[in-house]
Amino acid sequence: MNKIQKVVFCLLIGFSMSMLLNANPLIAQTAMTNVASRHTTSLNGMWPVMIDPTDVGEWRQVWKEPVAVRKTDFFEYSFEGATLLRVPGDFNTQMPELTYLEGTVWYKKAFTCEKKTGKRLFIHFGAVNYVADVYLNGRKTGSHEGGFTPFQFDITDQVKNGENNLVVKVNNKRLKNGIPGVGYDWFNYGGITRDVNLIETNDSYIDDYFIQLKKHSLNEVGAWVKIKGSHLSQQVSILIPELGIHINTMSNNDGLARLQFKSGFKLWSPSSPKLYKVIVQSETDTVTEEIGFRSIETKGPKILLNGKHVFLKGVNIHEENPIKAAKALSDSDALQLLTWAKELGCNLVRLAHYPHNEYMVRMAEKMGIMVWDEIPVYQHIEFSTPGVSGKMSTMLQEMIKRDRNRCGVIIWSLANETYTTTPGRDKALIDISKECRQLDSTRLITTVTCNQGYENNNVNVWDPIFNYYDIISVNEYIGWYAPWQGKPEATTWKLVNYDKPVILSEFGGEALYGSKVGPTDEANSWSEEYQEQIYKDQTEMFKNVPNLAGLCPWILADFRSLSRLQPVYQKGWNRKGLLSDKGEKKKAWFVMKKYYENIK
Ligand code: GCB
Repeated sequence: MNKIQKVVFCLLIGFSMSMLLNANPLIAQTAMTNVASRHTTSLNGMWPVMIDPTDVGEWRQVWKEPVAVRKTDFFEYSFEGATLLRVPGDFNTQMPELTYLEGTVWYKKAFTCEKKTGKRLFIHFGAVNYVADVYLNGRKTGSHEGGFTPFQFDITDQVKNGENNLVVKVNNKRLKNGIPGVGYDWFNYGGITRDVNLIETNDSYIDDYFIQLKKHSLNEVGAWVKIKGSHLSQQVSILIPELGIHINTMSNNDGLARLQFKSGFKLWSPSSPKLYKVIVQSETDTVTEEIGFRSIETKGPKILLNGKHVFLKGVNIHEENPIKAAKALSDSDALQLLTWAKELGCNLVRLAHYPHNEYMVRMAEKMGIMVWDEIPVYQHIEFSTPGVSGKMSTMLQEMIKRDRNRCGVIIWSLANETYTTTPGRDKALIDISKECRQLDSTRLITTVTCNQGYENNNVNVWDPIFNYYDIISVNEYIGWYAPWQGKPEATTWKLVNYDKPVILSEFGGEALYGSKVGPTDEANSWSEEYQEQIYKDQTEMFKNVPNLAGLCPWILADFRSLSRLQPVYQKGWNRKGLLSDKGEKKKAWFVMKKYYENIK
């Protein structure tokens, strides 16, 4: 090696070492649990934005926000005098020019801050779709990928006294190696779509906890609490005043405290959604919330809630308020969607195809509706592309960390309609099933498939990955994408050696509310009668589905989707809703409602 080669070699080694030591300092942290009970300052409101469809802001480094000093200075960008967009909110529905944008919008927010010794400050985002690059006072804080889960940064050292300037680059361009990938059947709402908060904690704080009944138990809680910060070993307590529970232990040197206790809980169920006030305390922090206790398990083909058989009367929901034709993001949006689900007679909502906002999950629990939570592993994911399985795992961790104390959540769904033929798919879905059980061993896990064969009016259900999951979830569109091959009541189903519950996680067809044009036995009439017939036929067929433990019609309400191009009936909407985009009830609604009423 000559002298120059040696210098280059040393520089490279030094660079790699520093990369290792700093292991991704710019990647967002998984958000702390239960933001609602923290000391927060909301940054929601109207934020000035720069709309940057060709991504020039990156090389102009707009986050530096230079100011003109000399008379000859000028800059071809600025947040001053810029258009304002609502946060939280999807950008597509706030300005006609942004309707179809799949690209970059730069957001800015100024906030004031008073630095306090012994305190930490975090910036917490409920969700940003899809990639967020966050800058504070002209310096990069970090990035996050994934449009439907919360993340945070510890900005204690970056924040300054007085005015601070936060700039967020949001890009919702579809990525081939993204999750979801490039093709999906819902509207790609971009933007800062959920709440933004500053969270102040003590230097050592309660980052996470898990307080739920142990698997198979109706009276014993196996809990843990995780402390972060510089004082990891401290006294930790859980209090449930209504039950007279007050237990303590010490957290270990990693900040982990394990606690167990028994009580005669009034169990949570749809008919009695009882929640208890729970206080989690350490020497340096206190967090409060409402937690319910229930058990969920399977026994052969049955699903048991609190040890008793329950049939899951579900419905699929997208995170969209159809009446506003915009992203659902508030308490009132959640109330609207869940009130409809209740009216249909549901005891379960499948929140498709990604984790919905926390308002939805918390409100469902309060209303006595069980929840199916799902990560956006959807159809054509590039499982074998480097980095993709890491993204799946991050999204899973982010979802579970946010919702693991919600007893209403009974199912973690790890994929929708993936194909055995996709390279790396089986391994990825087996690996993630194991990871999920490690993160939470108390809930049921499922993966939704559509690999079944349908020949001679026989449905043949199989998939090598079912062995790793608790529930076999099958999407079938007989009567719509696949015409009936015989009488619905004569349809036979074959389940290859699985003694597990089956959920028909999607079925249905399209109809435009009020459409009666053309013969009603033709799909192309888009008539309510055609859709109604599909539902009548399906309900006839359900009698022959072995191990049937639940249903989720597709879908509660019509939803926006750019892949729906039919110009008269669809107009950019998937019309499989039981409700129209105005909330009007289609004929199929009444078939499903009656079916649910008759299941006791
Ligand atoms: C499916 C997908 C769902 C679609 C639906 C449809 O199988 O899981 O995301 O929207 O079919 O309407 O085609």
